Amino acid sequence: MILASKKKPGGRSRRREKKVTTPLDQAKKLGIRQVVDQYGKPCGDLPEPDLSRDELRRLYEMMVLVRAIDERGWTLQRSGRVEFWIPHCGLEAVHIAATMAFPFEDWIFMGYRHPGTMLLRGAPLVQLFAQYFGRRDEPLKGRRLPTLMGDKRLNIVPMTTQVASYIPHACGAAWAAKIRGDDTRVLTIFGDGSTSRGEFHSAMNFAGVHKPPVVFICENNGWAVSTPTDVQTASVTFAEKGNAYGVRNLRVDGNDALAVYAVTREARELAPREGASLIEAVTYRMGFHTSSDNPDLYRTAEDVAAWEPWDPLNRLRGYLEYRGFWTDDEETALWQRCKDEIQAAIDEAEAMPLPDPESMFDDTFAELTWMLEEQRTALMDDLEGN
Ligand SMILES: Cc1ncc(C[n+]2csc(CCOP(=O)(O)OP(=O)(O)O)c2C)c(N)n1
Repeated sequence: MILASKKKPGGRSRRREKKVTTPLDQAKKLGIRQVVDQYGKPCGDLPEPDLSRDELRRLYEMMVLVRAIDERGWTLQRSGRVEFWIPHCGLEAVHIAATMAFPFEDWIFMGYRHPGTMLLRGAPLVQLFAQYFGRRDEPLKGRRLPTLMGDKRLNIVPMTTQVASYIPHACGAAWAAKIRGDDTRVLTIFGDGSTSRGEFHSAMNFAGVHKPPVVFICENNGWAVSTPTDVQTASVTFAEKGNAYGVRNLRVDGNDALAVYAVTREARELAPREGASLIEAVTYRMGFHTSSDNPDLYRTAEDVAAWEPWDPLNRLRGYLEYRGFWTDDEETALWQRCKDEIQAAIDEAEAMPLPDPESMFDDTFAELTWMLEEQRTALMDDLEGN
């Protein structure tokens, strides 16, 4: 960003360029917890989490796969094969590391930028692409916008389009587990824009009073469509909103997968005793809000470029190399494998049948209302050319 020219006293005016910085450039000052620096070297803030070589490699491989899905999904949308796309480039660390911190038995209420949550829980790649293509035989029967996923077999609640609507649901599911006396805990991830909705505040208030075992992650990616965070809230941080409700809260570097894992794991462990935590993961939406957006209208190329050195993939790769767990050859092979697997999933999913138009009326009411009955008849008549 180029700032307005400054006039030197007694001198000629000259333009001064100020480098755009990110909150991560001053993480310590802003209370943003980190395990590694920009290059993936331990920075001496949070300790390195206790993850094995295989777990660390799995975390990285999943982040690369999810990045490759975004690149391919975008081109599928632009070429008219997928109707809509919600990009997640640059946001891989938050949801993938957080999901890793939650065992399969726990429930997850995820958002629309979190395909890695489905994959880590065991959804096959072809299932994701069947959802993107709106195919009949995916768990949500091809009825949702591409990227709005979920699968109850994986303990992942299908997400709702209404921003923040699922935060109280996550809170209630955790409360139910507490009442039942079982050990289930709940993770939910939502955006910074969601904190302006009443549902966020209801859930926080409930969580402060009743202490359900839920971890709230606010993925602060800098934007809610075109609304920047300083217009979203007058609070200094999103985390501190937890203070008003007596909910434990902290900030973490959302582009540092190890830090996200460490603080999420800790919040999960504390949950049965201390109740909820609100984690603000500070990150950046590198891509468009959705395929219907044009971010050039509200942000500059310099704003985006400032985040590139903090790319979560490069940082975790740097850490793996520092530990001697990764090589250049493995990097090349991984990207090729991801591309091949994605292509195979696309071929298989695209060949699957579409839902019958009539099926849009199924699963709406136990008994169809007379209005829907009428609409279904009209649709069928229309399709049959009557
Ligand atoms: C209740 C409601 N209001 C408005 C919208 C339109 N909308 C879709 S996404 C979005 C922004 C959400 O921002 P944020 O929660 O920060 O998540 P992000 O998209 O940045 O991941 C809005 C306003 C909606 N889906 N639901």
